[in-house]
Amino acid sequence: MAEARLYVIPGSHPSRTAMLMLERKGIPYKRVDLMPVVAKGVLKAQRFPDVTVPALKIDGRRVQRSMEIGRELDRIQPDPALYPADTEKRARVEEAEAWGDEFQEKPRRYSWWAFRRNRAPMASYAEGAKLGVPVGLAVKTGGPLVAAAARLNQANDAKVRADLSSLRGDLDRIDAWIAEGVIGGPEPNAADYQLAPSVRLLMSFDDLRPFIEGRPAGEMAMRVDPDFPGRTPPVAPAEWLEGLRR
Ligand SMILES: N[C@@H](CCC(=O)N[C@@H](CS)C(=O)NCC(=O)O)C(=O)O
Repeated sequence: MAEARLYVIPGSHPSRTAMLMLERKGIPYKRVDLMPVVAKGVLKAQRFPDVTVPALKIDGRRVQRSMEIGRELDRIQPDPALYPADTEKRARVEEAEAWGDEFQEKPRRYSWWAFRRNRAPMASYAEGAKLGVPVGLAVKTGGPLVAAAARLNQANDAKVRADLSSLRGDLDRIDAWIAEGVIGGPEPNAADYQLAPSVRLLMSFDDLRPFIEGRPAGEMAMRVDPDFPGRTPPVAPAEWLEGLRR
């Protein structure tokens, strides 16, 4: 098999999902780091059909979206399996995975909303990334890019407030899947790999970590994705976090 090539954006949670799944399979790959927004042009030039990361070139194929990548990896190399063989168990994992694919929007919106207010912490998410320009310079000159990303992702006050007010329920749902054994087992499955990076991205915000780290969801995320980079000091108004308090 030719070397796989994975296009990512540093700190992108679904990119992380793809990295974790490739690592679980033991498939060697070259990681190509892209800047947000600018990534679209690169992916088009590489003849990917869509403009999002993760984007994987493997075995002469181009695969995008973390859920498709999980399935393609199981097809190419069935062991260790990312999806259970048992039909009913697989359906539960796929349900949690698909929910997680949508849940991605909340950490994504929160990130762009927070980085619009304070860009400096972005550098911590790009630790070890090779962006082609010094990370400090990219962050310093990145104002227009962050504004564009915030706009594209509708990272506005109203959406973020609504996301925060429903976040406790989201975490309850993840905890319930752990209690039922759908995720959180000794061998992570595709849903673990889908959900853990989203939870880790949320935990990288000092505003949110205290509400997550003591919960089963937080413990699962730390175990499945221990090295998720980045940390952002508090940025949200205290009253926005009220709904997260028990
Ligand atoms: N649900 C998709 C989402 C992919 C996605 O939206 N990725 C973001 C990064 S987290 C992206 O590529 N954004 C375009 C950009 O920032 O240029 C997946 O799991 O692959």
